[in-house]
Amino acid sequence: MSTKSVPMRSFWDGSSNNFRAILEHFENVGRLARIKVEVDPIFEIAAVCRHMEQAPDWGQHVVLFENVKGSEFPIVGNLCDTRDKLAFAMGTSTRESVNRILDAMTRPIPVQLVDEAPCHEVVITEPDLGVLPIPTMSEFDGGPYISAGLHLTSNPLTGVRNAGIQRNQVHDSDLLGIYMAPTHMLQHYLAAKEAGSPLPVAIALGVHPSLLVSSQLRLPFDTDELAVAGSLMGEAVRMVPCVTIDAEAPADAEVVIEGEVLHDTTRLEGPFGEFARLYGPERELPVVKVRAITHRRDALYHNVMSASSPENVTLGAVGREPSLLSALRSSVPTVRAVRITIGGGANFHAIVAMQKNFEGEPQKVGFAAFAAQDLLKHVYVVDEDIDIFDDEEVHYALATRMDPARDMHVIENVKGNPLDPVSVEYGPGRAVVNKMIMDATVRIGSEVKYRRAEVPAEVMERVGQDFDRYLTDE
Ligand SMILES: Cc1cc2nc3c(=O)[nH]c(=O)nc-3n(C[C@H](O)[C@H](O)[C@H](O)COP(=O)(O)O)c2cc1C
Ligand SMILES: [Mn+2]
Repeated sequence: MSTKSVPMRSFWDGSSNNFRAILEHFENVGRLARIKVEVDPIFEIAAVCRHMEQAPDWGQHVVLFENVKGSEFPIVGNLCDTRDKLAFAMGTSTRESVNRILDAMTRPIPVQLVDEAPCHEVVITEPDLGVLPIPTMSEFDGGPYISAGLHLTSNPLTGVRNAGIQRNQVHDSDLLGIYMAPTHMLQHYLAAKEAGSPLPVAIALGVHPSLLVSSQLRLPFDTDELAVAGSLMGEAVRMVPCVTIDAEAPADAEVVIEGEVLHDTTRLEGPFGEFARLYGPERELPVVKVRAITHRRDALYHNVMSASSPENVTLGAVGREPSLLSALRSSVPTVRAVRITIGGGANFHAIVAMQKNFEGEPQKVGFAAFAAQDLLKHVYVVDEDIDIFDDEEVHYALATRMDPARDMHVIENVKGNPLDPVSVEYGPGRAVVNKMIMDATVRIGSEVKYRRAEVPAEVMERVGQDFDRYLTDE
């Protein structure tokens, strides 16, 4: 039994646009589960998160582990594992979030620099990662991993900020591993390395989900994702200079790890359960030398489940759909909606709804999708009457409107990515993969045959308006 009770806000916190304010929102609507028994960060946290996620009554709850074995820090889990939770945190609905994000992308709000910050309430300049309750999640993971770390770096050549999420294996009390896919952060690292310098990085944990979603957007290089986050929150993201490195951190973060990605050292990293629910292999990868750990008083530690859980990919799906939608629309303006599926690891599958005016447009949509997002492999195109967020509707379209010989288009040997397990590798980091467009739209000219059989709309409406009449006994 624990007597600890975790306060949601520190007394001098003026903002509602931070991590704990979001938890308070969830608690206010009965969607925060406080776990009071002691829980072990080695596998047990992950198991509880997975059970909560799948339990009918708990799937829409955020989980607060108040009593974590071996650490003073409570852990927050299952905050980012459903579209609905992310939408709730961003003050929108699941259906509207893509438009909200697109809107925010068109009117970014630059960050605001401040010199006092909640994340500096406690400053530790002789850092020991052992104070943090860093979970181990998948059975064969190389060890504990920080999974929700928002990495803030600046382009060494232009000074423009970048935000992305990278996992960090704990190698030592002041040393983290890092895996940078071909992201913008990798470009910063390579530029620093070229200049013979380490890359300063602020790793922020426990930030408003708008920052995490924004970090997943596909924005052009040298565009500050945090300006979109500010627009999503309706208030500039507050940034504070770091204590030990030349970088800035989100002032309202729960925890900030200040460090440098070393330009001259690597270490064996992995295995780690990744987005395809498979293990990434052990490899020699760069390391982050930790210079300081700063945190709020009563700080909360944020964990994002890896691999097995949808949480690992839900942020990516929500963050990639807006730019995919605008890329598709610039090629075919009558594209109505896009869904990047969780089952497809938020990378491999996209479902697109469109109004088709010309035969062959669905193929154009497929090509545009492949061009826009590297890992996309299967693109399903349906008519706009299909609700693409309803799997049964999508199956209905595939079942009734698609002829495999006529409507399935395979494009062979496209540049692929070894992260796709069916890709064919021909060198380190180099692979080709076959891709497919499925056109499940009705043929032009077959509209009468495809008229959907429904109860007359006006009768449905009349009955619905006074429906209680049918449920009374008289
Ligand atoms: C939970 C989570 C973990 C991630 N881990 C990594 C990672 O370890 N390495 C990586 O390169 N990308 C990772 N990503 C994807 C990047 O954060 C994403 O591609 C981001 O948009 C990159 O931004 P950038 O190109 O602006 O640097 C992760 C995403 C999520 C949601
Ligand atoms: Mn970027």
